[in-house]
Amino acid sequence: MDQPFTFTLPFPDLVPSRVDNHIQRRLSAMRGQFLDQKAYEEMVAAGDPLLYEVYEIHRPEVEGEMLMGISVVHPGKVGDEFYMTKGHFHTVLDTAEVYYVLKGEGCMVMETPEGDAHVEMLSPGKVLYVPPRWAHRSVCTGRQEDLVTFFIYPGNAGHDYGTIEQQGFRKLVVEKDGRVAVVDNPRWQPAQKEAA
Ligand code: S6P
Ligand code: ZN
Repeated sequence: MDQPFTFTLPFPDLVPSRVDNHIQRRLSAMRGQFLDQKAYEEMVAAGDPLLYEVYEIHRPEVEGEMLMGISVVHPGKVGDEFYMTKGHFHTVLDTAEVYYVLKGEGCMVMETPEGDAHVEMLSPGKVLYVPPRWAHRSVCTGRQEDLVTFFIYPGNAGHDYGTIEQQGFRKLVVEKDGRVAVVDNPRWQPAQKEAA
C-alpha cells in the first residue's frame, strides 16, 4: 500500500523538491513542426536550442493513478513562430488533463480528431481543463520569461505523438506586427491511419 506524499514547488523559482525524471527537448526533436523550415534548419545547425523541459513525478501508468509534473517552455521563436512543445493526443483518447499556470505568458493549442480547434490564452493563476479527446500543445509567447505550468492527468492516458508529428496542429501561434497571433496552419493534413 502506497503512503501519501507531498512535495513543494516554492515561488519564485518553481523548482520542485521532488523530480523523478527530467526531460529536456531540443529543437532537433521537433523536425517538421515549425512552418519556417529554413529558420529551423539554421537554428538546429547553429546550436540546437533547448525549447522546453518537463519535471515528472513518477507513478505507475495505470488507471486510478494520477501523473503530475511541471512543464517549462522557454521563450524564443523559430522564424515568426513561438517555441512550443511537441504536443500530443492521449493514447487513451477519453482521458482529460488539468494545467495550472504558475508563471509566464503563453497559450494552449488544442484540437480534436473531429476537427474542433481551440486556443486558450494562459497567464499566471489560470487553470485550464483539457477535456477528453483534445490534443494539446503549450506555447510560450513571453519575450524573456518561461511559461511554467503544473499538470496532472490520468495514469493510463499514454501519449500519441505520431498523429501530431504527421498532421501538425490546425492552428499556429506566431508574432505578427509585434503581437501574438493565431493563424491557420497551411500545412495541416490528416494523418494516415494504419489499416486495421
Ligand atoms: C502530459 C502533459 C505534459 C506534456 C508536457 C510536454 O500528458 O500534457 O506533461 O507532456 O507539457 O509536452 P509533450 O507534448 O512534449 O509531451
Ligand atoms: Zn497530455
